[in-house]
Amino acid sequence: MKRVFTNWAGSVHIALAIVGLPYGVCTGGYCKAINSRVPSVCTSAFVSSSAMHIKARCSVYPGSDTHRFPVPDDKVSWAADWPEYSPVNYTAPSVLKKPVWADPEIGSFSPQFNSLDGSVDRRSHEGEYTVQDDRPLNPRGRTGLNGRGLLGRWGPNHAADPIVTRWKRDSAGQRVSHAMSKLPVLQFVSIKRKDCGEWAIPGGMVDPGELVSLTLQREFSEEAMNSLQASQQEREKIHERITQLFSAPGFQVYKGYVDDPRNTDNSWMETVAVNFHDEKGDSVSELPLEAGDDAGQVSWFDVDSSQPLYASHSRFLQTVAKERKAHWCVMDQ
Ligand code: RP5
Repeated sequence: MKRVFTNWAGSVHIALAIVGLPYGVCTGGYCKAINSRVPSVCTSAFVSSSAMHIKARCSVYPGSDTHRFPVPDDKVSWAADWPEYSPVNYTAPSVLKKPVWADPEIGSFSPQFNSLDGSVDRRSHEGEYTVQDDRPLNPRGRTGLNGRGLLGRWGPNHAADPIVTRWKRDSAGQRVSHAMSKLPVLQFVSIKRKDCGEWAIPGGMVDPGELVSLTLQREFSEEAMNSLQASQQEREKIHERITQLFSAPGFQVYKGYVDDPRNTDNSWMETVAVNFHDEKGDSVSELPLEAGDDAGQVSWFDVDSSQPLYASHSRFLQTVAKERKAHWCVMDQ
């Protein structure tokens, strides 16, 4: 996690329940998930990865006082005719300052959309996206805001999310099962994002030309192990353990669009989420967690539908729980 240093948490937020939808929508400075509203969102039914974006329509854009043009569900799709649509234009000052990780404004450069543009990958995991009036269009539809907001790239902004798990164990080392679902409980490494105060998977942006496998490992080391601040000796130890865990073929949990509150009509987050599981609890589980880089706190959390998480992260964990036949929801029996 890098690049966005604005604190969004100051803004007022109201979580609205949307019947039948898996995630919360928000009207404030940042988007809180409402999947703590058990049992309304406690469902064992798998949530489609192409679900309509909700957090990407949160009313106040993160880190700003800018209000999105409200987009009702039936007008999200670009295919829905809506001549009155008048999205607000907003690109954060931090992006307009032209940091290395951000594109210039359209008109002052010629991005090769839907291609590998030099070392910048402008291809989407979702397939080819439309480019209209020289601007890429969000493949999931309208967000009520155009420009780039807090995101650096026009089009897809690629991230990687390492989901590091272990089994929850009691003091005798036995696996703990959930009292209601009777299924074994998984735990995952979660960080508290400094920008919005929400708990999240310790993911981050893929640097231009970087292999996703490297991003997964690097972000985990920086955010959950504070490797950037560690001494040379500690860094080597962290590197050795993490390389060991991450060298096993992880389970690819998700690849595609992320319902991130920073998304706009022209810039959006995509990720590759991979699960690395410490089955015996003797690998990374033994290392002390230490929050680093843009993480305020770090902790092992139980994998459970009641834990609200940033962006689409709860959905990723639901997939992990299903794959590992672990507890997710009190209604799973
Ligand atoms: C989310 O933003 C991704 O799933 C990933 O966790 C994160 C990457 O952005 P930064 O943490 O680098 O801000 O959409």
